Amino acid sequence: VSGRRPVFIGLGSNLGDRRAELESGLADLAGTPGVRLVARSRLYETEPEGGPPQGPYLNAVAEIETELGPRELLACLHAIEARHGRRRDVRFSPRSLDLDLLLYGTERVSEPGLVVPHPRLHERGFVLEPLCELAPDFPHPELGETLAQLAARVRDPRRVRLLPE
Ligand code: PH2
Ligand code: MG
Ligand code: MG
Repeated sequence: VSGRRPVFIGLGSNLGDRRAELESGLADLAGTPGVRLVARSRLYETEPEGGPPQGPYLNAVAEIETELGPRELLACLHAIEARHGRRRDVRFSPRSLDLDLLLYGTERVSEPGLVVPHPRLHERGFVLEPLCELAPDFPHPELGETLAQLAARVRDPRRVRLLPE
């Protein structure tokens, strides 16, 4: 896999065996042709943001290198979600496995169904804390601030906690 730009994928689960969903989601990502898993964060237990009342999430972030363009990569993420029994009918409802394209290097994409950087990235501790483990100094392509600066602004240890090993 060529290409040096860091691409970051957010993983979330709040249905079923959450840890197993995330671990096998990571394995599926690593096994996707044209994708190389570079690094992964630890797991975080996080309070649900938005949507109907629902159970807590486990969240993590993966860094990959890929030959796939953003659109092709998104299709692969959806295919992995589908294999994990993900339903896409109700927005923000509980999900066995959610894979979000957070950052595609410094690229900016805005198309129906695909906005990168992820439009809510900068306000979500459950994304920023794991992202910060991997790339604290990476500047947000639109806001200019680093991921560490953005994370510091929303940090709340009651809502985002490192999961004990
Ligand atoms: N994902 C959502 C909505 N709310 N809350 C947490 N804590 N973690 C998530 O991954 C999450 C969420 C929509 O994808
Ligand atoms: Mg999501
Ligand atoms: Mg999603």
